[in-house]
Amino acid sequence: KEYTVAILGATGAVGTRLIEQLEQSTIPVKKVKFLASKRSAGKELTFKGKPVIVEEATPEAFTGVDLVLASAGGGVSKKLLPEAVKRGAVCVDNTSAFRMEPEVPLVVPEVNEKALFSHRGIVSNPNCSTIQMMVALEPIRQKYGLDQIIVSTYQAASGAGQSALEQMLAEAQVYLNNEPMEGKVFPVKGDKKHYPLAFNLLPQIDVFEEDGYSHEEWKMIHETKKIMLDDMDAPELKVTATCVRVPVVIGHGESVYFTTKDQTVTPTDIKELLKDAPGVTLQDDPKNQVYPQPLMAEGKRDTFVGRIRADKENPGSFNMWVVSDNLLKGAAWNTVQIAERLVENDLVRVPEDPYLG
Ligand code: A2P
Ligand code: 11C
Repeated sequence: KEYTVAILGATGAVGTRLIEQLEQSTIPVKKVKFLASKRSAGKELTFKGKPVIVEEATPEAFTGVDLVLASAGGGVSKKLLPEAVKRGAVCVDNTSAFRMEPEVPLVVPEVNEKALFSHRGIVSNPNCSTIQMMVALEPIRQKYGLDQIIVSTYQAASGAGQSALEQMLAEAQVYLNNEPMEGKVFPVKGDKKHYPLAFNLLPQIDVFEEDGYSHEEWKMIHETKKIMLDDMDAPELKVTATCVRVPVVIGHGESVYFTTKDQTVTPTDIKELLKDAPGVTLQDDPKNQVYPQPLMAEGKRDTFVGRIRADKENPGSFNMWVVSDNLLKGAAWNTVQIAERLVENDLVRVPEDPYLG
């Protein structure tokens, strides 16, 4: 069996990686369709060395498509993915549009691949900062149980998209020219105020909720519970987050503090476990200054973990440092990995009671 695969948002920061990851994947591809906004229609991209012309994303563009990989923003997914499902396509959505819907599985294959079996046409890919934390923590949760997670993130500019990334690089150039920097895009394009990101830190990713948490922090809390426990409000796992945008191009870093249910666990136990964990590369040799860094994670599919150490005053509690390429495991690779699992399990079919938003 071969599949017609559409990439929605093919010209974007994640979209271009979706193309690369699909080229390298095990999915038997009959045909690809690259979809984006009207602005990009007619532009030429390539797939496995052959030219593909970008088309405008319209409902009709999904006719004959088996599988959609979407990363063109939440509004576009909300509007177009139900149209794709109606036309018989299974969609893997990298946006936040449907993540919290009970009918939509939210999947990190290393954690909850089984959730794919109940899909009704749309599967959601979690937020980048959530995904890498799940890959690092799930083996620990499986073996020792988890009571609490306290995470602080150091998130790269590319998480905000290609044009935001270019804006940060332009700001850096202005700074180096000794001219005054002017923020235009960060922290959030649509919010009231803007600040430069270059040579700065912004403790705001996405808009603020009523309770003072940013929406990115909200996502890390509730997505974690849905992925690990299938309940976005599960009280038995306490999660809290502080999300910070840093002037890094690619690769999110996370300082993760966690408490296991077993108070006898040692850092050596955690290292032994993560050494062979799926999707994890352990880089933990402080004596030789070996630890994960964004520049070294760029372009890699794995999640890198290091600096594992005990909180000596709280048995069963640990600190660790987690880095991954936010555009790959955080987005394009996790999306293509989900699509591979759908193909392997013969799940590229829309059921009789599809979820249409
Ligand atoms: P385009 O390049 O034509 O604007 P990024 O996350 O890097 O900002 O990329 C966003 C992606 O979503 C791009 O491929 C962009 O296409 C696409 N996109 C933006 N708006 C729309 C829209 N209204 N319909 C379809 N695709 C869109
Ligand atoms: C960022 N985490 O770094 C965001 C980008 O919900 O898929 C991904 C947003 C999402 O800005």
